[in-house]
Amino acid sequence: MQYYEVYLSFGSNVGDRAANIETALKLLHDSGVKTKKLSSLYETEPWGNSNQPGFLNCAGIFDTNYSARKLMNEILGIEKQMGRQRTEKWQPRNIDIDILFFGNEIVNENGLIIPHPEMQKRKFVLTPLAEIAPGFVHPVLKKSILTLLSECKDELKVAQITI
Ligand code: PH2
Ligand code: MG
Ligand code: MG
Repeated sequence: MQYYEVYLSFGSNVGDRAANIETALKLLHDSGVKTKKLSSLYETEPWGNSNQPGFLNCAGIFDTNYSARKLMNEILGIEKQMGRQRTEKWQPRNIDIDILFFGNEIVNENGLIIPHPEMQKRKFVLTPLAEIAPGFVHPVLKKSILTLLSECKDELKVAQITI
């Protein structure tokens, strides 16, 4: 069976944020997506729409035998099962799971763009990712995560949570 290495980003800014991310990880595991590596949790200032509560974010590396489209559908199902309300763009959310990379595949389909087109602009994505995959090379931009992080102009606060 063909396995793909996928890189996911998790975010929550409503309710018990850490518990929401834990639940999402458990539901992914239950659907057969295997966790290989997880970053720490990070307390992050809201990017884009700043008029909303702060986020917890993290990133992970997983193995899956789903296709990119099937994984996207699983993720949408998990977000729905967790009661995510989709209203307008960039509203507070109890859980958001984004596909950052799907191996080295480049996907440009309706509702599914991989690598995530905004990731290089967001420290809340790059900082957790740099903790677990500093040398991974972005298949479109051809730069490592560490390089993307060092070139990123986002100045919003991203603080590793230590326990
Ligand atoms: N997600 C967004 C928009 N802004 N800001 C932070 N800090 N963390 C997020 O996960 C986040 C955001 C859209 O998905
Ligand atoms: Mg998102
Ligand atoms: Mg999303």
